[in-house]
Amino acid sequence: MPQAKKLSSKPATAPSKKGGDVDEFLHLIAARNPSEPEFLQAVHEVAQDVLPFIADKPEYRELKVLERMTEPDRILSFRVAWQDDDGHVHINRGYRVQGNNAIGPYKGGLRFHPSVNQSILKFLAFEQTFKNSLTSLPMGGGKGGSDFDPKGRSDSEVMRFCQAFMTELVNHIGPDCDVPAGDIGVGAREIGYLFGQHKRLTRQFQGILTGKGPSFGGSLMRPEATGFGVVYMMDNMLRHAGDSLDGKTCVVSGSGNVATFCVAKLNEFGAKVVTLSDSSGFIHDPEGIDAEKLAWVMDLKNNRRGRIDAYAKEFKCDFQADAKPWTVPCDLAFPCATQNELNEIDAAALVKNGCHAISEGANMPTTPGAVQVLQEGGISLAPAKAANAGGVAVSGLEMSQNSQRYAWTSEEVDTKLKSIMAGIHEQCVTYGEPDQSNVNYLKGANIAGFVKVAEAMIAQGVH
Ligand code: NDP
Ligand code: 2IT
Repeated sequence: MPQAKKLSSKPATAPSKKGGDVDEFLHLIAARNPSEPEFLQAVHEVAQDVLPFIADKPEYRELKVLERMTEPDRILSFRVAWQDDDGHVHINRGYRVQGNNAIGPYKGGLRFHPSVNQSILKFLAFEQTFKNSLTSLPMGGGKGGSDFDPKGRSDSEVMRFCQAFMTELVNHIGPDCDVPAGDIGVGAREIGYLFGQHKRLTRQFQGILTGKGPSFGGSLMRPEATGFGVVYMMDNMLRHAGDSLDGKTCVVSGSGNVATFCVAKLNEFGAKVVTLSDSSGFIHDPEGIDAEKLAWVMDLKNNRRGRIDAYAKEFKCDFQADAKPWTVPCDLAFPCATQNELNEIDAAALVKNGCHAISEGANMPTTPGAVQVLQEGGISLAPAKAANAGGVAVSGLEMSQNSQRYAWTSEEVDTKLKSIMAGIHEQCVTYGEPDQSNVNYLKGANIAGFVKVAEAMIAQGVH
């Protein structure tokens, strides 16, 4: 194991040139975090905007605010042992990365997927800190999960896994300390089992998770919030540029929580969605995935737990195995599956086919090479930390309702969600060098997200 380097204790000096400063910073981070490519990618994306912004702000530089943000407060890792329906014992690894609690309790989802490792959870916790800051609600950043694969597991196996996972996690969370939620592989079923085990272990009915069922403290609109927010972000972007969603052809990837509610809201806005995908391939339905077909997909994914090719058989359209939807001509694209699902070849296809804006539902779905191709191609890109913040925003509203022992109506929550997404758009415009219709949303989101957390860290002293 290579020795981690200490961050220098010398006061930082102003950079001689922008590129050199970013390279030097990233070199240090890379040396301290070997074998963590996703984490380094997320830090790189932020550093290239934040370092030039703080170049003439010695208070941020001397107090090493960005350097401190790149080191999570703590990383918890634990064994999760459980028995399958045949009595066989399985061992998974559980994690919680508590990233930064400068502006509120750690807040962020749990991911159950075989690909989960420390690099992925550190990137997600890092992103979450900036995203949560953008929502304007008092939430710090965290992320957790396990390499457990719920696919093909019975409900009782998933329940036993969740109970084993919570038996350790219970020691590290609390309504004013750390409040997890769902992410890939963690939906209403898993949150219910996790909540039940926490209640049994502590004998307390507390708001320690969000995304709960509405009968036990879950906010109305939390299931819809991420996908709806992704579309509200796009609506704000288009209106800012004097355009609208009406009549637009859209490609969406994924077919889980974020993707399906993204499609639902696009339909309401009068757009036409022609693709969905999962890890086996994508379907292309040129007629559009209307409300009825979407309800069928939701039942397929949430209840029957089937694969997306079943859609092609049911509705007689094309299915392409082991492929992604980015070659399908569209006006707008919504990557809603997973990180790095859109590479530079995909980006070139989108540019060539006339796509003009992207709103990211998944976290960090676009590779750095793809970002460059999209920017050179003139495509507006709303990054995940801004575009998918609606989910955690409504989680924040769920926390507020739990604290008040009260529940708002769907309309009340949706109104607040719309206003939060409009506020995020506004912050991106403020910091994203507005040139009328040409806003750099990546830069805007990175800097706006950074400033609030940085101010709080400075006020709270060095630790
Ligand atoms: P779900 O588990 O509900 O759905 C995930 C979807 O993405 C499935 O269609 C899944 O296909 C596909 N997918 C997952 N991993 C891969 C992979 N490695 N390759 C190809 N396809 C893959 O998760 P969510 O909809 O909740 O999450 C989707 C994205 O949105 C994630 O990046 C998540 O971090 C992000 N997000 C989620 C929020 C939420 O509130 N749920 C909030 C903000 C962001 P398959 O079933 O075949 O694996
Ligand atoms: O990536 C995300 O923002 C989430 N998975 C939602 C986190 C939350 O706490 O609702």
